[in-house]
Amino acid sequence: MGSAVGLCSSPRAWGCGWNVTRFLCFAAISWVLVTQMEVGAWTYHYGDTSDYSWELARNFCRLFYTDLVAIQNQGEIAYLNRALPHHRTYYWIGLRRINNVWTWVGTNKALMKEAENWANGEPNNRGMDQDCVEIYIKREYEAGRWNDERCQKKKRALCYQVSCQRSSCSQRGECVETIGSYTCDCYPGFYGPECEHEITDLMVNQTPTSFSDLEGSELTMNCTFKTVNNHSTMYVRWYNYGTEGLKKELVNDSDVITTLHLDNGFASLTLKNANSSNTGTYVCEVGSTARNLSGNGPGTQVTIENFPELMLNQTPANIHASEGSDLTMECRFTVWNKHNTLYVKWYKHRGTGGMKKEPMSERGWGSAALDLEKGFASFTLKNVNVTDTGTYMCEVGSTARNWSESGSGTQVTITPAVNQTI
Ligand SMILES: [Ca+2]
Repeated sequence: MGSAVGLCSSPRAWGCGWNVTRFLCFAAISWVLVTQMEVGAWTYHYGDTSDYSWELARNFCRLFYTDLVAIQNQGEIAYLNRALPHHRTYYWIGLRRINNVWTWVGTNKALMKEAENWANGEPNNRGMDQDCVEIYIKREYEAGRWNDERCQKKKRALCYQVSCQRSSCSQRGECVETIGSYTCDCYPGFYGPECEHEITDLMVNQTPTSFSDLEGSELTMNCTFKTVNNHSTMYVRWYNYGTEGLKKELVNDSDVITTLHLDNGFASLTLKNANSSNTGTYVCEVGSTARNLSGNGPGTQVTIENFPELMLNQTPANIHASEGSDLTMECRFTVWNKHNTLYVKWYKHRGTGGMKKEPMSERGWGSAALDLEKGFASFTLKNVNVTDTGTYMCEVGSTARNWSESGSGTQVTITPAVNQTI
């Protein structure tokens, strides 16, 4: 039975620079202890009791560690040469000629040019059966270099042990090997270097809390939330709890646009061309399909009002008056809580043919009273003369969109004053 002896037993116990050189640190633990090692880095091990053929050396490594070493760069070679003791027959590494390609058997990857470290004249395939590779640790010359050798020769097994252990990442994430260490790709809902923390609250926030506007308007609401590693299994759904409280999921269409940035924990919903049927409470739901974890935003209360059908009543229909008198006409219209978007204009339609429309505001005479809140407007002509004869109309419109209604008109007829005709 082989055992592995190295320079220090466990990186932590022996304090050989765990943080700085952990992947270069030799595990000098016997195979029994190795099986109990819970947290590891990429470590090297070798059998110190027997020399093996390449196949047996590989078996040894696979039995007690991960595999024969796969060397990834020159730095590793330099370290191995520095740290391993000299051994007369040198060490097998995990490189083998497979279908005439030098292949790292542990990773099943072809040898890359940058990691090559052949000794001079090697690989020479002497005898046409040199399919395995040894490393000249601490050789007097060409130390650390490689030589292809007959696989039946007996040498020390140089093994490596990967970092990921069964307990790595708290079993709450994917353990990903890196050189000398590993990282944890935590499952949704977990975070931290070892996925040791659990997200129990996605802390979903939503803005604005309310929105009120007229039909045709556009509004955007945003949700922010705590995002998790491996967020590909996260989702954000938007619901509208309408005025009846019925939950309806919103999906993208011509008037609903959603955006989602899981990286930043951000989602938005835009309603375009809204109408009164969009009124309701909008809630974003953030969750993870891989885990029973979800949270709701506090909601956005949306109120969309249709334009009212304006009932317009103009009085009186006719006014007969003498020159010099004052006269007043009135318009009453639907009271509307969005009255600040309304306007009222008065016009005079004159003549018989084209009914020329003349804005009274440009005349600079007469006066108008306006109470949009009560749905009332009046217009007073003072000290009239015969030229004031004509049809007067009020027009009520909304600045919120291109729309207006006109009253039925007041026909004003001015007769010359009696005292002037006598
Ligand atoms: Ca050779």
